[in-house]
Amino acid sequence: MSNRRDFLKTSLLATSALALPRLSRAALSVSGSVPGGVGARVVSTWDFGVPANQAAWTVLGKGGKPLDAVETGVLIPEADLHNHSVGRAGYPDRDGKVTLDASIMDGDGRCGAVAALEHIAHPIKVARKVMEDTPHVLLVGDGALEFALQEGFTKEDLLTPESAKAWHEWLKKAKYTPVANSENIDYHRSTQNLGMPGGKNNHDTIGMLAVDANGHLAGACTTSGMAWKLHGRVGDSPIIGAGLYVDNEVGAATSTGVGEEVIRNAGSFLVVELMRQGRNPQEACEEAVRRIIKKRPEATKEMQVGFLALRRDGECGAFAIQKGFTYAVCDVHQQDRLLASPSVYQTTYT
Ligand code: SD4
Repeated sequence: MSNRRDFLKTSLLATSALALPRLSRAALSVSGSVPGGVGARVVSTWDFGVPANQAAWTVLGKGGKPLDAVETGVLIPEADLHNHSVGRAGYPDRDGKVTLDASIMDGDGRCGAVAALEHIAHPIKVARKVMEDTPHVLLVGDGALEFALQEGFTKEDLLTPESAKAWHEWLKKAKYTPVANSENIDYHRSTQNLGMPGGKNNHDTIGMLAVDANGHLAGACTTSGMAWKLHGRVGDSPIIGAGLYVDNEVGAATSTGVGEEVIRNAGSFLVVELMRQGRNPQEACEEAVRRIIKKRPEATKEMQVGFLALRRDGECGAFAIQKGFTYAVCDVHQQDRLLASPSVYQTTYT
């Protein structure tokens, strides 16, 4: 779906999603888990997971495949010009280049990913093509772009005027410091026209997991990675087992935050394996977070990493290093549920 008509369709969905009533952040309840047993369910990271879930639900709610649902869902933030961490309008690296990472995985073990992909607005679609049309799992950089062009995707300039302005602001100090919860801070700054971020808020990702009524799972993860990163830097999102892992026997997990810490600990794979050993989704996320902290206790004091997990019976759970991580849950009962994740530290919320 790389032509103009499809882009317009996705953009319209993104725009209508923004017309949703603004969610009252103060009213969010803190909950690390939601019981399953409700049939199909889709969950995703951050506030912008709500409209993304609703798009996924147009597929999953009708009995569609979880894989199609997660791909459809994450197209929304990829197309959203207010979202500076995913897809089109993602903030660039320190050289002003927008480089995107994405992965997609089915619970039967099929998966595909792209990393450091430039000029293509919907990396998740390219990741799915890698999965379906090649014998490989991961394509990177120029090779990924070449493949996308061969598959009929359109080459575009993804650096929007707003992103270029933010980059020039950042260049004044050129200091790289990941800021916890920038995903929500920056998203609301942009949707509410609160001006430029001045280079502080530098990461964003959507991780989405879906299960159907038969316990078949899929997941997708897509991001522009850490803004102002070194050119060529790849985070956890396109690394199967780090930013995303799905296994129909057990469940699925995805992550957000500082990808280096997640990669060091094979984070999403760890969460799924802990569920396999009997931890519930929240306990599994909590153990993964605590291992990350244990490895680098000082460095992680001001850093954000959040995990979201979905077991094959539909129970979901979340946990984060810092306060402020939110996740969205959508099923037949409610399509716009947003919850605040529990966390180790309580001080970073904005
Ligand atoms: C990365 N994990 O590239 C991504 C960034 C992110 O919320 O998740 N931000 O490291």
